[in-house]
Amino acid sequence: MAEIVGESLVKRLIAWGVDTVFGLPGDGINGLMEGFRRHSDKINFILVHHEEAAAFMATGYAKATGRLGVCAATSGPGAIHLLNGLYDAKLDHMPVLAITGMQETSVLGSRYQQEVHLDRLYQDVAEYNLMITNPQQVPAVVDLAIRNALVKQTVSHLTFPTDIQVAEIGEDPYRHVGPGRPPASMPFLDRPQLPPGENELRAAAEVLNAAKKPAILVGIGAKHARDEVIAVAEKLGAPVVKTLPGKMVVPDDHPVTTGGLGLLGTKPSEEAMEECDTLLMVGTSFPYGKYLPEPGKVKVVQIDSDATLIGLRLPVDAPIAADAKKGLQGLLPLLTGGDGSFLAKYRKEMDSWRADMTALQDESRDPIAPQYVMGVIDELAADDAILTCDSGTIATWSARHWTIRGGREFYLSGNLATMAPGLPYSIAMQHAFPGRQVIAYVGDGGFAMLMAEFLTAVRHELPIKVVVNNNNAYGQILWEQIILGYPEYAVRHRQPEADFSTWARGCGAYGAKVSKPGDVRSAIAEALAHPGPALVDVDVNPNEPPMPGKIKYEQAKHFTEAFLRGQPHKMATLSTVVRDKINELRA
Ligand code: TPP
Repeated sequence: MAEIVGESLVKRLIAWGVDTVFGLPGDGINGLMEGFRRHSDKINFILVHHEEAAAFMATGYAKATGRLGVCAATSGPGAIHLLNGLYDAKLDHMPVLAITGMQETSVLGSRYQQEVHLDRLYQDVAEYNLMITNPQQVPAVVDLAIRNALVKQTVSHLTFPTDIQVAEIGEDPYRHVGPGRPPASMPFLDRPQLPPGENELRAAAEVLNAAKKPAILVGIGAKHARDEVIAVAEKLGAPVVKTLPGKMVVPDDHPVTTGGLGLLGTKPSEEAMEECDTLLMVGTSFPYGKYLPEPGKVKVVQIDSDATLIGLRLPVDAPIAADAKKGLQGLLPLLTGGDGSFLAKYRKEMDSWRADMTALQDESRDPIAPQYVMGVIDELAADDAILTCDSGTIATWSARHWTIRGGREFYLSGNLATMAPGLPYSIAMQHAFPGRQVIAYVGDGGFAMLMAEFLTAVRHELPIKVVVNNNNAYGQILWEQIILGYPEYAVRHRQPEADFSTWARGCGAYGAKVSKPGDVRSAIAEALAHPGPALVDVDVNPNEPPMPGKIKYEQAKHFTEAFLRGQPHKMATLSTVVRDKINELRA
């Protein structure tokens, strides 16, 4: 059988070490699918139910493995569906290659069916973005697309017209006049890691050594530098504040950390940011300026392997354009060490924050408190479990009640903050790490968006565990509306409340519905012990507020205004809020 372009593409992916592609076929990629079929012994095609999920899977795969994520979709609608997942990859700096199909070259421009010009549509999302118009371009452009994605940690896109997909490689439909076929080069898989410059390190150490109240802010870019972050924090006597994607950089039970920052962070983190005189930022472009020190008020040292991100949020006194691990390793011997008093103060504050959080994980609260559900997951999950999550109040509950310890990990959509990646991430991660416990903790809103993928998990025998935090509402927005000072609108679903456990059982998996606090523990324990995919749908209190770590005057004022303007469910909401406060005071 003569080698066709589709096959050449697949062989080149294999040469780069790709062994998994997430996707959904269509008449726009039949030639590519034939390539995947011919090499199905070396490359898994994970068949999904929605292309958006395939892109989330590729992104989640890249996030958890550090390898290239690959997704494939057909022309027109299939490729359009990929976009949200691809933006998740782009905004969180993940290497993902999207492969799509286009109409035959002969009909392009004739308003043919499904004629969506994907190279134009993908212009913003993809750094390397190309429609292949000559079989001679392959495999050289495959190398370029992959190399761009890996080196720049971003999205690449190749779209193949259907006639090109099945053309024999080496075939040249045009009369040659120019340089001929571009060469394919050697695939390399390691991203170059930038070492820090000597002068940059010395300047940074000088700033840090002069600090009286140093703090460290770490993001996901420091994921591989846990030991170094802790060593520098201990030497400087600096509390380590974590962005939400950076949650797993330092274990939550480690005495140097004050946990997360922002609306769903901790009070000690917020106060450490307000009080510090020097800030060391490592691998982060944390966007919420109001939680950062006032520009110009503190000295700033920033380490980032992407130098374009340095100085993005705060004016920087000493930049270090380097890999986080190498930058911190270079700094460590140059640091003289602080007196430790700033860290000691925040260590104490963290003890009382942790006690407050534990008090909220109260089994006796009825309706079920989401903090209790997350607390039970936290208690029962393995020490190397992976937790995936969606945007919503679930992000707050997992930020505060999921404890990173040992080899545990945590993933969500950081910068795009999209709903619905939690389930597809968990599928991709379970596929990548077959022996590990992978748990998706998602809202009923996010789950309903891509719930068909639970069937994907069953079909691929991936034993993910899904816990649906079912408040029958778009809870996060409900609270945002109230905090803005307006009564809630169009954020609660009508009754009846969905029972997602029946869907799980319908798919042939374990499914349990829980409505009473006393049943939460046994259902989650059973699901975790179940050998196959399992889902627990928990009815939680829809009126549970994801309170900011530190309530500001403006927020309290707006909250009151929403009530005065006629907030529905007033009594239920107030009774939960007041009860939380009483519990906090009691603790
Ligand atoms: N649509 C997408 C695709 N992404 C978004 N971030 C939003 C809308 C806005 N949004 C953010 S959180 C949220 C919405 C609508 C509510 C999520 O509801 P659910 O998944 O049920 O979780 P909950 O907040 O109730 O815990």
